Amino acid sequence: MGRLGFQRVFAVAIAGTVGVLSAGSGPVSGATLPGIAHHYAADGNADDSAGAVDGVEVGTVTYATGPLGFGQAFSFSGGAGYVDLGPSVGNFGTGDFTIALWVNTSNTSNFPHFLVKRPDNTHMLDISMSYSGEVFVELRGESAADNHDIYRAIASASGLNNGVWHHVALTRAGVTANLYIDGVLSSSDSGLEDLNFAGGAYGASNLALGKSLLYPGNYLNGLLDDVQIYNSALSEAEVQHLMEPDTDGDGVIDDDDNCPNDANADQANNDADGAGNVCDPDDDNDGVEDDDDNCPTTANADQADFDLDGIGDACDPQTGPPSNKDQCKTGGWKRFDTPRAFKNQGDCIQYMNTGK
Ligand SMILES: [Ca+2]
Ligand SMILES: [Ca+2]
Ligand SMILES: [Ca+2]
Ligand SMILES: [Ca+2]
Repeated sequence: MGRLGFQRVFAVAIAGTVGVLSAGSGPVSGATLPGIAHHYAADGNADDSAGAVDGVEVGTVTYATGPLGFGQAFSFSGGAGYVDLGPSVGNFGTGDFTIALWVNTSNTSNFPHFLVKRPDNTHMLDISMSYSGEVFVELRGESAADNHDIYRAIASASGLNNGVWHHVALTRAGVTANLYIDGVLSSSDSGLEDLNFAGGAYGASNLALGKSLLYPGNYLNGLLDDVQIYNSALSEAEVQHLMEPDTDGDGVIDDDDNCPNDANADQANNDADGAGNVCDPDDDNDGVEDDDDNCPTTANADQADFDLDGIGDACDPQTGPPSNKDQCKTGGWKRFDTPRAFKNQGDCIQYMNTGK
């Protein structure tokens, strides 16, 4: 399926859940997928807009402009500052997972560390950048079944240390880890066997963004944004979806959204023009703005309202009762159906006189 096709299908599928993600959680600047566990949008804070594990800024953490459409990003400038997500994030056990983030750096002199949970050298989930600029992933966990540690290292096919934004996603599906760079599979490893990311020293250790807690000299001098964590392995198409901005957090990416700045998961658009109802000042495209329109969703440029009840003829479910005798004249009596149909003009005028 083409990328746009995927996004359209996806937008419908999650329409019922996006309110949970966006309500009361502040700006959500990147597209997300159902089942997201943690989301650090870095829009001026380290809050978790998907789960309940807010990050803690340690030392100096500032915010700079993120990728286009993604709001702000964490800015780390030299080892003093990082974001601590505590010990509960990243304990995937032997289950599938996805970690996705944006990174922007050109400085590799400190072996930049993006996302690290590594108490020692026999337990680690470590996403970093090598001195030569490739993304470097190290995986080593408990292995309960056969009691031997498995160490796997995966490197991206090319360097990313060019001072522009790159999207990095690591997925684990059973024995296979996939590393996606800018939405395209870069490297893969099918030797994960029963690698267990939980328990023991690993489970008790904190996950950090921007710095290794084991090797304090390994830190990021650059920008990190929109860290998303799932307890499932996303597909390549889904990883590409995460790269799309969704400014209003309604689950419809900006490119497909008929109101990109106003949450409207249903995309309702009465007049089928380019603007959804929530951001369209004239929902029936008749030239009369909704606030002034006596039929806001039925085009009636003339605003005719025969029975003078404030509801235009074009959308008034009933006609009547009459409010003055003049309405009975020149055949007007024939138009009323409320409170009843009139027999003739006199009958209508009698109603006005007697209320019967
Ligand atoms: Ca949107
Ligand atoms: Ca519209
Ligand atoms: Ca209108
Ligand atoms: Ca009316």
